[in-house]
Amino acid sequence: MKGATTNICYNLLDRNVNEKKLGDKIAFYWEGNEPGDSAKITYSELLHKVCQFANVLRSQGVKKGDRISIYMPMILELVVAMLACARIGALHSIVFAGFSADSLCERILNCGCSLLITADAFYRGDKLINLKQIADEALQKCKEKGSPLKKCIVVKHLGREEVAVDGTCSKSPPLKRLCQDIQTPWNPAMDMWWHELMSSASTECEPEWCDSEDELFILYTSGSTGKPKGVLHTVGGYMLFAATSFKYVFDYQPEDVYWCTADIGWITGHSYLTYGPLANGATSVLFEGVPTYPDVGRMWSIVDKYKVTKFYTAPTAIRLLMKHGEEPVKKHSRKSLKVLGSVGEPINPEAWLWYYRVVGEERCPIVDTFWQTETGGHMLTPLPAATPMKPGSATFPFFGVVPAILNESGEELEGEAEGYLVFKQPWPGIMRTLYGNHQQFETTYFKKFPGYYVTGDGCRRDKDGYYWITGRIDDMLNVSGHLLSTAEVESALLEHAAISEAAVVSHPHPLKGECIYCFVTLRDGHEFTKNLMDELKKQVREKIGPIATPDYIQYAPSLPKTRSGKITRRILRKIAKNDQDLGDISTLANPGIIKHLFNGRCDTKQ
Ligand code: 7RM
Repeated sequence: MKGATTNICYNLLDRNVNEKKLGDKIAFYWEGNEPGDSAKITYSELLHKVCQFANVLRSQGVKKGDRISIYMPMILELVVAMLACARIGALHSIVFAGFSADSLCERILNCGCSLLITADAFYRGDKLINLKQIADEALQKCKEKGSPLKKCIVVKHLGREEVAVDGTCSKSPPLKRLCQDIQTPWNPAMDMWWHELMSSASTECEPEWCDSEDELFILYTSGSTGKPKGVLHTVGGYMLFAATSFKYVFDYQPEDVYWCTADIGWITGHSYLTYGPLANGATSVLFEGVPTYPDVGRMWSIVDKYKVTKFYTAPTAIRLLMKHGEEPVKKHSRKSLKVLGSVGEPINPEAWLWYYRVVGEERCPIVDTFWQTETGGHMLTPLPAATPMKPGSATFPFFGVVPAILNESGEELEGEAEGYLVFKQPWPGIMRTLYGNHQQFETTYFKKFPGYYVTGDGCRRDKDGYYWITGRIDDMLNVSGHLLSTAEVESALLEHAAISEAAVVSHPHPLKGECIYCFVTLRDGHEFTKNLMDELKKQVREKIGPIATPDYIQYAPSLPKTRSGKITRRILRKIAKNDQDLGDISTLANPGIIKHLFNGRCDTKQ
């Protein structure tokens, strides 16, 4: 209805509490990194906390349309912070807590955030991450670049009073990674403790009534030019699409306990850990830790602890656990499981079958869901127990989604075919723009094939009409389900004084799906040493984050190029794989370099 108003936070919380009478239902079971550290929150408790924090934000001067940066571990306060933004019509821009200070700074600057919400520190497995320290580094850089960000709200998480007063634990038995006397760097001019602000805030807060096309959030995703793109989603369409796809793709039932292992810092955590499940009044697990800590049975012990019925994870996690065999899985019952989901990258049939046979005991349908940050929700996916499955295929389009496969000249291919995956019609959850750069939005997604949305993925349709994603066809890498561009890794390498040129290609990896293989040429006077290699890896890690750490760095006397000077990554990919079948190399300006590069390949793990 034209002129009607809504609020997504109201629909997720107030409506479920007041109209659906779900106030006492658990919204989230929180499971900490350390076994034994856990909490839960009901719908009405969540509503109260969100209202309190929405009031805090308003009292700090945050208004509708302002951008708020959130850089937090997987804790309940993260959900509270994002929904509080949505309640007052401010846009959240969540930055994955595994990203570096440089990455955080770049994202804060790009959308002009006025306030940052972060936490003191947290553990991922046995690794301590001093988040506030990294945030401070980012804020210092932002300040130097003229950012208007003046305020930072900090959750006391690792240093929580109830578990770590003066280094002793009030929990018994003491939880070994919690009783830490961590020093949180503090800047009194801008830092405020979350709990201090919350203590005096009212639990009632009138939502900001929004138009369905009002902005909801920005989430950055890697772009092939190397600069992250601020994907913008709006209230109405995104809400509808996340809610509906969650309901049908996981066959949601009110008694379900649902667990999506993705981090909220990625789109999967936005749509299928927060917005979709809460819109349906679901009970979910929010897990802070990693699948391998304290041991590789952790996932299944959590499944049993909360009697998880619907489980959603990434192929990289499945391959990782598969490596450790069936025994750690079989030690746990898993009999509560009903539907298993996969997302983030193509799932190889071997991993699919292991997931199906070992984890699900051939009783649970697998939903292999293909979608993107840009699409807001599922695009190609089976419906559990309704769609006959084929291991490795995302099967068919979701309701309202109209895919097509195009050839290089933009012609639609019928029947069995392989080519560019595009969508022919908009759907409710489609991104509305790239924040601050509508022109880039048009050129990236709609220019190559006018009239279609271009995914950037290759796809095959088989004789039965099933869709099979074949992977990215642009200069993107998919490392453990996380998209990175070759350009951003290259520019991080090029910032090192020893490097004159760098070319990065994706390379098959048994666990991560793809990994990062780099070719570098050196400036005069520099030598390619183990030390240099370590420095380069460290540099990329610091510039982008640990997920971007190169697996291989090969010295190249020069790089193969076309006559117009373009680096031919297609050939470098083959060299990395030792695939001698290079096809046509007659367009190269310097074909002689190829045999040197084959001879200098990195065969073993560096
Ligand atoms: C949800 C998410 C998007 C890219 C996408 C694909 C790849 C995601 C699948 C998949 C094959 C899948 N958003 N991808 N899911 N490939 N099968 N089920 O991952 O923006 O971070 O990444 O991920 O290449 O274009 S994302």
